[in-house]
Amino acid sequence: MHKDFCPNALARTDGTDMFLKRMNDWVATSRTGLLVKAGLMSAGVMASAAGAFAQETAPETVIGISQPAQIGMQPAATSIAADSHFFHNMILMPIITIITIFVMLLLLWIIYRFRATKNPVPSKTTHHTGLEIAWTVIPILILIVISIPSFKLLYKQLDLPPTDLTIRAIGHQWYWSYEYPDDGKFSFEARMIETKDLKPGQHRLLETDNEVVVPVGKNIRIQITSTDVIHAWTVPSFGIKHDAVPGRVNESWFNIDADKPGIYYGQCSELCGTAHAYMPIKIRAVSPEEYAAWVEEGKTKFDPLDEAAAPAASATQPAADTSVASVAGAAAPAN
Ligand SMILES: [Cu+2]
Repeated sequence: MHKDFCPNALARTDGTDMFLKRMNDWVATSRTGLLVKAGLMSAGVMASAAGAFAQETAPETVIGISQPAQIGMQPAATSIAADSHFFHNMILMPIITIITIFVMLLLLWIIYRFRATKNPVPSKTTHHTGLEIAWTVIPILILIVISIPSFKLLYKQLDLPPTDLTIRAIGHQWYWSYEYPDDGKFSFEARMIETKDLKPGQHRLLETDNEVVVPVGKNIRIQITSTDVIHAWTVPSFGIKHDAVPGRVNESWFNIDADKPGIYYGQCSELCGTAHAYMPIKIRAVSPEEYAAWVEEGKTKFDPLDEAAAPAASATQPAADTSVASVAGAAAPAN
């Protein structure tokens, strides 16, 4: 079943099953449903005990993935994603709904009130100062109201709190590579696993050979850049979508809720060439202890970071323009 599963496709189910299925999916993606799921999962993890990195055998708790027939967004695993959902669900959607209903009622009223049979001689009215001021000022006020939480959210994404560790995501045609300049001081590439090589339970177009392992409950700075064309590092459940631009570093941060260890998927979200669809992002969020064990393992498994090419300037300082070239080992933009 898994092998042809497309996470973004609507499920091809019979009509009778659809309602129940959507209910299930809603439960599966809602906050409460997730908590129940996370509880079950942690119980399962305790039961299976030890060797948390037995990736082949341990059941995967996949949180950040689209569900068949899903309505709405992937479950939020960070406060930024939760705030984004709140902004969308509680501010934008009500405003859009009210405007849409208002315009629809207005249209219906106009169609009835000014119908040709009732108005054989059409009105020649072309201006109404009061009305024109109103339909200019009211939308401006609505936009101002929207802009306040919108800018707050933008600042939250881009104004970094003190971070516990830095990781770097570097886009290439067509895969991502990652650097861990603080912990482990290594780098590795994460390339998509071909459909024919998928193991049972793996997801087509989303699995990578190396996973980005991060601890839950820590402020993680993510620096994003590219070596060739513009890509975008996007993980919906984290509320992160930032362009990877050659010669620039974009940075943001995320802190995965401590009760939500699991697998999260993302994809490049900037059209970057023929294999744009084949550079997924797979993140495994684990406890800090499991993360420390993975870092130890990575020191022998992965390539050491070339410190000369990428000075560890990131631990305490926000990325300055001077570090742009070094982060990706890329040359400064040539003009
Ligand atoms: Cu890309």
